[in-house]
This record gives sequence, C-alpha cells and structure tokens, in this order.
Amino acid sequence: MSGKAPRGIRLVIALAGRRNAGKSSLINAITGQETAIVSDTPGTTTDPVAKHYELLPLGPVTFYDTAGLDDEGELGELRVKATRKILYRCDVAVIVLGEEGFTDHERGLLETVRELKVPYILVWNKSDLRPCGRNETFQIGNETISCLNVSAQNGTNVNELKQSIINSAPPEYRQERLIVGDLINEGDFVVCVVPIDLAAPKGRLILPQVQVLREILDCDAVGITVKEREIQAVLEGFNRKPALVVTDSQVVMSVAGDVPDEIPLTTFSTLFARYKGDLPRLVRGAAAIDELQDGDNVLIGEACSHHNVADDIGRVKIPRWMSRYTGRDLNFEVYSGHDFPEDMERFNLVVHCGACMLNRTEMLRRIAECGRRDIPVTNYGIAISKLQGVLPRVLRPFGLEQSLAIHGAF
Ligand SMILES: Nc1nc2c(ncn2[C@@H]2O[C@H](COP(=O)(O)OP(=O)(O)O)[C@@H](O)[C@H]2O)c(=O)[nH]1
Ligand code: SF4
Ligand SMILES: [Mg+2]
Repeated sequence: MSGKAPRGIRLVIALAGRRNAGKSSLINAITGQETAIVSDTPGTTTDPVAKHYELLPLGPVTFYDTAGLDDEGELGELRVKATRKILYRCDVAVIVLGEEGFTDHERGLLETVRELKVPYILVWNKSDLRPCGRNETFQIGNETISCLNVSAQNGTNVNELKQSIINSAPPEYRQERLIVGDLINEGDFVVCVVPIDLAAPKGRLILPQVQVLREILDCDAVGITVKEREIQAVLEGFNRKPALVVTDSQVVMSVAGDVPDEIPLTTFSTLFARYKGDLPRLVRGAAAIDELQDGDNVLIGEACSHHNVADDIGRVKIPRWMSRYTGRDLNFEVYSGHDFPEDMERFNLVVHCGACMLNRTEMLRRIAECGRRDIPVTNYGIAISKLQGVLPRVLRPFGLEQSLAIHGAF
C-alpha cells in the first residue's frame, strides 16, 4: 500500500451499490487487506471509507467504499448525500450488484453515474451464490450494458475487475510522460541533429535519440535525422518549416547559427532534463555558474561508470568550457556511482550527467539530495547550452524562458 502519493495524483475509484452488496468485501479482495469493515448488518459503512492502493500500471489509487444509495431515514439521507459527493469527484465508479441483482435501485444508480459522466463498471458480486447469466445485459436508454461476474468471497474475476478499472481510467492516467510528443502535432516535420563523431557509438544511435525518433513517429509526425553539416541543406530543401529542431548539445552552437530564429530549437538533453528530472530546477542550477569564484569546487556527477569516452563531455569538455566562460580557476571532480561523495558540502555546484541509466524517481531523488544541502544542481546538457549562450533559445519551445528570466536563471 502506498499512502504517500499526494491526493491530487491518485485515481479515485468509488464502489457504489446497495447495502450489503459486498462493496467492502470487494475492496478487500482487490487490495488484499482486511481494512474495510465487512458486516452482515446492512449499513455498517456509514461514511465513505478511503483505502489507498497501488494499482499497476496506473499507480496510486484510492478506493471509496460508499454507503448504499438506498439508505432510509435521517442518517440514511446523510449517507446518500456523502455517496453522491464521492460520485461527483471520482474518476471511475464500480457499481456493485448483490443478491438482488439488477433492480430499479441499480438502474437509478447507473443513471446517476451516467448523468455525472463518470466512467463505470457494472459488477455482479456474490456470483458464487447466483451468477449473472452469460449473455445477460441491461438496457439503459438505447445502450446495452454488460455485467462482470465476480465473487469477493472466493476471488472470482477480481483480477478482471482490476483490469476493467485500469481500462476505464481517464486516458491521462494511463499516459506516460512525454519526451517530445506534447511539443509537436500530427504531420509536423521534426529535424533531429545527430553528430557522428568519435564519441558516437559504432553502428548505432544512442537510446535518447532513438526514443525521441520513436515518439515523433508515434505522434504521426515526420522525423528527419541529419548530421550537423547537412542541416542547412535540409532546411533549404523542404518548402515547409520544421515544427522543431532537436540537436545534440555538443553541436548546439553551430546548429543555433544554422537554424533561423523563428524555428523552435532545443536539445536532446533539454528534452531529457524535463522527462527525467526537473527542468526549471536544473536551469536555475545553471545560473549558479555565473556566481562561481576562484577555487570553487564543481562536482561532475555521473550516475554510472559507463560514461567514459575520449574527449569526454564531463571530464574534458564541460570543465574546459566552464573555465573559459567564467574566467575562474575552478576545481572539477568527477564522481561516478549511485551515491554522491560523503563530503558533498564542499561543492559549490553539481553538474549531473544525462541520467540515461536512471529513472525519473531516481534522478529527482538526486536533485533533491543536492537541494537539501543547498547546492545548486544542473545537468550536462543545460550547462552546455548555458556555456554556449543558447540556453534561452533552447528553452523557448517549453514556454519556460520568461518565467525563468524573471527568476534570474539566465
Ligand atoms: N457469498 C458471498 N458473500 C459475500 C460476497 N461478498 C460479500 N459477501 C457477504 O455479504 C455481506 C455484506 O458484505 P459487505 O462487504 O459488508 O457489503 P457492503 O455493505 O456492500 O460493504 C457480508 O456478510 C459478506 O461476507 C461474495 O462474493 N459471496
Ligand atoms: S547514466 Fe549518466 S554516466 Fe551513465 S551512461 Fe548515462 S549519462 Fe553517462
Ligand atoms: Mg461496506
């Protein structure tokens, strides 16, 4: 169980139905926890009870075990109100039928949920006692609704119910984070600039380049891949302007010169700084480059030991460019591995690698570790764009440029 995710990012799933239909039992069956109160006496669940659960691949969800909508009496009315309130704010409703099956009561509930435009699933619980007929469907207006046989008691179709919930979830809950897809539209031309130099692996592209190209294709956009020398020919050869140019950071300066200012330009590293980390934070970290003094220590943080090539970015290029840019006598230290050095406090800036081997959570944790120590942190790509004087330009496609300029990040 994960109770830590902020409420806002949890999918809210409400189980609604008649008292005693087995809503609490179903939540227990799904979550495998004996937490919801199960009772033979109708109406035990007086208030909606929340249960947190990690429903993969959706992530953290909250189940609400609502009181039945059929409650009578004053207390019953309050319960009905509470149930409606939950239905208003839930993302998926599971309507649970009990031994009585589909009656006017369930029909009313279904109509309410449909009126509120809440995606819903109809489940026939206690199917161990009396299952819903194989082809039994229910007619609401001109729509035919089928029903899933489940049994909270012996676990029948509980996994199918989980899958139905996942399938019914609003698409944004299922969407993975995008690398570039939100910056382009169907049919757009996107030019990717990939230098083939000594640092490029033999016979293949590197993973971030492949991922960007794949996402361009997934968006039904057109991905054109060129080396930096060919960029001008490509721009002249097409009668349509690209919607975006994505370049390797190492040639960003020359590409920025070749690509007219009105064409949006960014770098693979900037895309990945956003995808894997916290772009505004890494940009603010880069602003600390301007504050560096003689004798300051800069940590080049590599998340793994794979990054070791001739004329290496972290070991050679960034130190050279940063020394030239600041005119300061700086000490650079490279640290590879999953941790940071123990005496982190002596560093004035951390320049982190592109984190290709890390997932977002890990990268965010490393950024947070620097933050707790009050050490500004940036990454290779953002630092390079800053040192080459093109940072505002490569941030423009994200609409961040202005807000960061206000905070003095450039
Ligand atoms: N036979 C059978 N009994 C069930 C099933 N699910 C729940 N029950 C029983 O039905 C009663 C009411 O269950 P409960 O979960 O408290 O219902 P709620 O009021 O909808 O939350 C309890 O006695 C449960 O043991 C089931 O799938 N099969
Ligand atoms: S995780 Fe960092 S150090 Fe390792 S290969 Fe990727 S960019 Fe290089
Ligand atoms: Mg209950």
